[in-house]
Amino acid sequence: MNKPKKTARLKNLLQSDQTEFILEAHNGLSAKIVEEAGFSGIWASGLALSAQHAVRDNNELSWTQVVNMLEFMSDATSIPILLDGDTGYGDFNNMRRLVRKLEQRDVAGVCIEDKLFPKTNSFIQGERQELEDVETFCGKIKAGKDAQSDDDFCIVARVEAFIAGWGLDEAIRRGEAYRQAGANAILIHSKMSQPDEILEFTREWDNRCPLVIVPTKYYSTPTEVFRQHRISLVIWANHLIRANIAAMQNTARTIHDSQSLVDVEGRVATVPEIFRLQGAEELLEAEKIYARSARPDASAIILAASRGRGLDELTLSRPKVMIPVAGKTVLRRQVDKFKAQGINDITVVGGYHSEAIDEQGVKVAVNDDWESSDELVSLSCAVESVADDTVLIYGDLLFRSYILNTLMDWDAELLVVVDSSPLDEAQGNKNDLAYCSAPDDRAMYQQKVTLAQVSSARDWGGRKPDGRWIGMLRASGAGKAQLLDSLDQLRAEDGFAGLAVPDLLNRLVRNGHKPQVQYISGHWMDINNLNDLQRAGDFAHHNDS
Ligand code: SPV
Ligand code: MG
Repeated sequence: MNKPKKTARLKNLLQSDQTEFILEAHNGLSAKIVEEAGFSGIWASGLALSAQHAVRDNNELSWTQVVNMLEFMSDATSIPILLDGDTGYGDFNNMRRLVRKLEQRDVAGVCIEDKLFPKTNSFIQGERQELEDVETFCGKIKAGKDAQSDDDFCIVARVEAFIAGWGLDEAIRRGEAYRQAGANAILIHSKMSQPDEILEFTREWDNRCPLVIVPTKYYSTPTEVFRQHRISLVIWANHLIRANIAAMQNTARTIHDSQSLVDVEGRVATVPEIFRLQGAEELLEAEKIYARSARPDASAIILAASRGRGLDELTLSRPKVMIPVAGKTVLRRQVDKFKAQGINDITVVGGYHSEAIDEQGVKVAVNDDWESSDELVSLSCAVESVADDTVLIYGDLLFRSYILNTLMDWDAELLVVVDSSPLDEAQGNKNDLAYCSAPDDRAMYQQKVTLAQVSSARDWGGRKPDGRWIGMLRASGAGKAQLLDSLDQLRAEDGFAGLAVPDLLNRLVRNGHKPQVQYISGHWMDINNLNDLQRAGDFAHHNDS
């Protein structure tokens, strides 16, 4: 069942036979806090709205600035808002426009007071304040009621007779005229520290229509007294802005004086609490549905457990992934590429000097047996990081961005990247030779080629290799289970500790899950020796790697 409209809910608060309570708010955040505290309505206080902008409660804030803030308050909450509309910001015509604009923003009602524009706060020299002519004020009420398109929108007429130094008769005369003009409720205000004049008014009023009060000055009156006098609505009018001011002053002073955050950390809201109030969680969920660039179900696993022979000096106290190439580590280069693809769950499996693996945005898993084991043991250390869509790469790989972009664009359960450039021209690792269902035929763009075998042998059943597997694969959808099942199979067999990723690829093929091949021609390199490292600098300079 749909919740009743905010307007109907405010009307119910005014007309219920119990005393109801609403609390001041002055922006979206405070409005939300009022709702979370359990209140059934919000007082959008003119004093608080102006104070939060450090301007005076003398209509220095323009009415459109007020309405703009109400839009945030209304969007942030589901309970009705009663706006303190001062004098209606002008004559009957301005009042009509105000009501229409408030309805558009789902504000449930407005309270206007019988003073002159620009008004002054009731607690600043109230007796010097001039009251609006009764007939003119009644015209504003009528114009507002005629302008509303929702029958339940409420107009509360505020009687300032006591504030301006008039007596009970004038207060009653005005209240009655406003009631007859169509006001849904009368707000009777007082600046006394005791509720006497309010209670006198209440008795004389005798429930002609709902009464609203603002006990800021007579705050010590027991709430039970308001109930006994059948007050319909009590407005706690300015207590969140005051709480705000006191907390901010305290915090600012403490931080200034101590030149440290230590004394305030436990006394201020946490940053996650800010995120919660902003609804950050909902956005993360929505991103999963709507945002194309994010890949919430994707992860990357980087194998980087070995020391890397041939780079002795450079890997004395760090693994290969942490060697800088043209000012950035190999790992940083890889991580930046994954992040550019929306892959944010990145795990590096370390072993040799794994404590030196230190880059923003990566998790580190450790293969403690790195010295006596090979790649599949390392991969097993990161099985929790295998997501619905996982890229697995070697930690010493430099490659151009388009290679990963294409890998992520293809729709295949298992995909491997194979470099088809002639072996005798190729540098770097020449072990992982790939034998495929067809050679790279660039005339046949997007030909579907599958992997048959990865081997270090230069001949396989009388065939020449079709290229080299570069140390990059992707498993997604059903490919995830296929990969993990084959890994499990191998783990149960003898000699597992000595197996590498090509053994897993070959097992996948044997199990009937032939990875599709993405052919490339160059544009990558791996780093195995000082020579490679020198070339890597050039490669990084001349490519987007
Ligand atoms: C306000 O909250 O802005 C009010 C109530 O109008 S009072 O400040 O008591 O006038
Ligand atoms: Mg006010």
